[in-house]
Amino acid sequence: MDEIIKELQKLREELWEHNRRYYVEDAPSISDYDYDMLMRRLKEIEGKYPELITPDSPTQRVGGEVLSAFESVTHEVPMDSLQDVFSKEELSEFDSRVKAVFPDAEYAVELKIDGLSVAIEYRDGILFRGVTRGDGVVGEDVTQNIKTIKSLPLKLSDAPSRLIIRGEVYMARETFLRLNEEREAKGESLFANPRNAAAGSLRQLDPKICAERELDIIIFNIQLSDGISFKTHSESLDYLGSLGFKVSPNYSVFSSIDDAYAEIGRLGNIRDELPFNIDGAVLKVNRLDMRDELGSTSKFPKWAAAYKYPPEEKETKLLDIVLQVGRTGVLTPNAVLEPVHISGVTVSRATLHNRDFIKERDIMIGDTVIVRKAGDIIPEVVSVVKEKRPPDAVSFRMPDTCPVCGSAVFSDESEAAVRCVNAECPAQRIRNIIHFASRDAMDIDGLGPAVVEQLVEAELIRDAADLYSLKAEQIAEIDRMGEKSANNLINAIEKTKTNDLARLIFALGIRHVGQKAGKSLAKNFGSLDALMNADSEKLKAVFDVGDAMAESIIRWFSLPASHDFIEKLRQAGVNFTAAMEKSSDAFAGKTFVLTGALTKFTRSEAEEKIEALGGKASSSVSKKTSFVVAGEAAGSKLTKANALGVPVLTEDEFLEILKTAEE
Ligand code: 3BA
Repeated sequence: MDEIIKELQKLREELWEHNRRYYVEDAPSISDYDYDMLMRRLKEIEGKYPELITPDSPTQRVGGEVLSAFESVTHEVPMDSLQDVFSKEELSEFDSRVKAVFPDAEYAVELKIDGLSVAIEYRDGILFRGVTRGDGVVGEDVTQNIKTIKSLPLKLSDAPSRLIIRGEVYMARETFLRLNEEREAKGESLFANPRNAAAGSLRQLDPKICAERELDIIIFNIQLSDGISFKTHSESLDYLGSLGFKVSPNYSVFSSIDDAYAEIGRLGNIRDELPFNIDGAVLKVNRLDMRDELGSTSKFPKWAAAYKYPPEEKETKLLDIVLQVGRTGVLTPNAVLEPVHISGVTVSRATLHNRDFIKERDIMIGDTVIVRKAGDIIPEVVSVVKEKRPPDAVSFRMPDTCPVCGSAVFSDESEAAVRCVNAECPAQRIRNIIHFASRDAMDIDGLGPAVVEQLVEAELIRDAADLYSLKAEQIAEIDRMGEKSANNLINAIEKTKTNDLARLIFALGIRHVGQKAGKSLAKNFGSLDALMNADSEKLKAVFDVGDAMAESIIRWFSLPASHDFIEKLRQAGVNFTAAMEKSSDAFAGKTFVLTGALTKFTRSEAEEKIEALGGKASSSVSKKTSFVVAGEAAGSKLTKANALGVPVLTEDEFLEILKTAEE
């Protein structure tokens, strides 16, 4: 037995070390094959002697059961947030405030990774717990998911008895692109950016799913360390590095703000070359005793600032202007660009909004243009570099016919939009079906744009009502869809037959009728037939329904195609009535304001729950607000609630009272 224990220990130590070399140093010293062999031997022994498995064993990265919810954890050391600065001037002001107290302060400058902050605690060198930032005071226990991050040591040698560190969990851009490709192929919804993908992964209740997402983490702070202290931030980062953590790369220390500013600029210039997205640079007073002296405001430490880079702009060539036909038939001109790298993505398309935009900015095909991309927004053409206009540049003219179906297009005098009004236009049909299936509408899981396009192109469906007569065998025939996904899709479609009327009304895709209008119309009319028969006056009597919406509703219901569509839905057995009965009156007279990012449900789900219990969901905070529910990164509404003395609930507290109310 002693032999076995010795071998186990040796295997684990070798695997920890090779793991560190591979994932932290990015410099492996054995082949994948040899690594696998070591791992296999370890698994073999642990299989035979399960009593010898320890939580820090390299085999224990993905383990444990699927959770039903995350536990709340109060941070022992609060997770501070950062003040933002947006210009050289604001940075100088920050510097003046620091230098007024410490004329000889030095700054550490590091990348601000665009991910999620977490705190990780080690007890006696063993990874004990990982907790999300939450509101900075209370976060969620995501230990199972944190342990799947390969660059994070499960065990530290020579560590203090207690160590809490803070780092940024992120998804590398390459991983993000691959994940989205896979999701697209499966007809799943896409993540908007690596940050959202990382957030979604960290929130998985099943650690196996999180493990597949290949998250990574960079450590940037020591929150607590027993029996060991440091003089400077850079010293503490170096110490973390020596323990085997991946620490803030490219950090450097400066005494003058001008040098620090130059470094911030340099980091901004290399952002494309980094494997992850950054949203700025962080400036921190390096000496820890100075930090203590400077202290914090009620919101952030006075010794640190985040410099946010302005949206990146690049020059490129406008090769062509193509038209895209939207769900409402609007023809949107899109720029086809010579591909450029902006904010870490390759941009080859940008929106030109409408023909007035093109005219006002005098944009011609062949021009050199300035393209901008900020965060999640669609890239846009900002302006033309007139000096670089070639003699053969061509002006753009809106066509008189729809580029997809060829029928005549119309433009309202008052609008910049040009529209194809042919309801049979395939472009519109596809977009309508995509909208019908989308999350806030009927919410058909697994029916994304790619699958809809294939179904329409294969002539399996013409409109969304046809979805309900699809057979699994038919779906299975289309590209990339296996039998299992086909069956899943059929089940997902079937499930939507019992959706509430509010979803159906929104899903119809009537112009001007959004999600909110869908809800008020459902509530006021109670059935689709009642809505269909309502006249303008009755419609306008509904709160929030104006002239344009009423007219649009009447026009839509008067179209013969709409009638056919509705009858097909009725035949299929889709629910046409509103669930009027409230599950209880527990929230009667109570007004809730939801703010910040909720993690357990979408905002509309939360609102549905409040309304089902007789409460009201509002968007602005006043003295009359009963509760503010503050999710992650809640901002001004939370501040206002605190100022007015309105009770604030965390998401978990809100869940608690929901549970009580539903009982
Ligand atoms: N350093 C993020 N906070 C950071 C320890 C302090 C800090 C960060 C940092 C407070 C990064 C605050 C999170 C937050 C508004 C949430 C970093 C990074 N240091 N390198 C000084 O790489 N992302 N984040 N701020 N809401």
